[in-house]
Amino acid sequence: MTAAEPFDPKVERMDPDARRELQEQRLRHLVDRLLQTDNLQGARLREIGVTRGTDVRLDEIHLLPTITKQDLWDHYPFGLQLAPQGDVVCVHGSSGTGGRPTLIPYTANDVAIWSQVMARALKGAGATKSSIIHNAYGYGLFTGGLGVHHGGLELGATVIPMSGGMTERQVRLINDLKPDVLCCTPSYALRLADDLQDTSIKVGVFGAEPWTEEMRQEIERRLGIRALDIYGLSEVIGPGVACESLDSEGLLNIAEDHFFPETLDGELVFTTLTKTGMPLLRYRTGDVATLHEPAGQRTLRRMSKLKGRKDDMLVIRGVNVFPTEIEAVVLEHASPHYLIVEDRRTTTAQLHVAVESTQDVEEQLTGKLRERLGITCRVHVLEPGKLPRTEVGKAQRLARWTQGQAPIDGLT
Ligand code: DLL
Repeated sequence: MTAAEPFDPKVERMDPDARRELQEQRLRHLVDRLLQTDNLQGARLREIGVTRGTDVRLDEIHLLPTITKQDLWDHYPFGLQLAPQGDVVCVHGSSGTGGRPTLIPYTANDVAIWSQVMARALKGAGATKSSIIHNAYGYGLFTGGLGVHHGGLELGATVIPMSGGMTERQVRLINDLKPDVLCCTPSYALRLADDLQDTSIKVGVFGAEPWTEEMRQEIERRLGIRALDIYGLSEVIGPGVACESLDSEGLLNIAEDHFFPETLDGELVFTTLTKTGMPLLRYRTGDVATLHEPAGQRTLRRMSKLKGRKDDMLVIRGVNVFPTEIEAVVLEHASPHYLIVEDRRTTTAQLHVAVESTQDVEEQLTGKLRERLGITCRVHVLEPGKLPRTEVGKAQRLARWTQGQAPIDGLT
């Protein structure tokens, strides 16, 4: 299959001018709602002289204040909540790095929006009412499991709520129930591929962690499926902010009627135009990607695959390196299980790249990495199976080594 009808053709094929008008109305309404409160976002708007929604224009959204993850932490847990507690129906979030979680309250309206954008994502990937969706994203506070779940129900498909882990049982159910759609992290798709042969799966909707075109090819080849990218973050809604469709040519269609995108020095910034639980005006995601004009049967703007995160960008002897660039080179020469170690034990930082291979690819890989990145990495070739595998949650591809023992055996 090369294309699927939109789930919501009126919205997904809307005239772009009409959509901009709708976005502007929604933005003004959001500004009005924020101004009615005395929380941070309302106060910041008043500070720059905005007194009502009609003071702002969509083409001047870049003049409005932004909000960051630090602001969410400073007002933890629910200081930025807008809806009265009685209207909140659930809470999601991410466990976060350094033990600092980010929690997001959802109203019934927010869950309905989420269900819709996820149904669009799944239908665009070729899922139908008769589909069986094997959902191996984790269920819980993490938005992956329940996001796909809500979208699958909205579409009317059958969702198998597997959650992550227990690979043997996952393999058994895939063989017995014959799903046509697989949803999980790309690293877990590869873990499943180790134990699956000739499956019924036709398409996978993979996201929640960085992955490259090379990783896509590897998954498609090993599982014999189409592998599509889905993007999202809990602060904005969860998965479904943007998703590839079968015909979107490697770009992700943004649900921009609900989540208005901008880029700021390469960083994605989203405004939640319709959310009511904890709406965010110009949230700085920290994710780096580019925005693209619409093409094809949808009139939605699109975004590239993520190039990385601002804070994952490694600066090694003055050179900026995104871990995804390393992945692209590694996959050409070794298995997709790898670990990048940023060695900061001395003032001159050094990058180690640990890979698994049965062949001595050290010299070749060092050369290719130098060509691509402009710096020399220390490549360590380990026996297959030596690097840790991820069954639950997001793959850990990057470790920092500041003192003491190396994060994995075999590095010096
Ligand atoms: O990871 C939501 C999600 C679940 C997306 C399932 C897709 C599939 P958080 O846990 O809040 O939410 O983490 C959000 O994960 O800012 C990105 O840095 C990263 N991320 C999410 N999707 C992708 C992707 C979910 N497709 C953070 N490619 C985001 C690369 C991704 N990174």
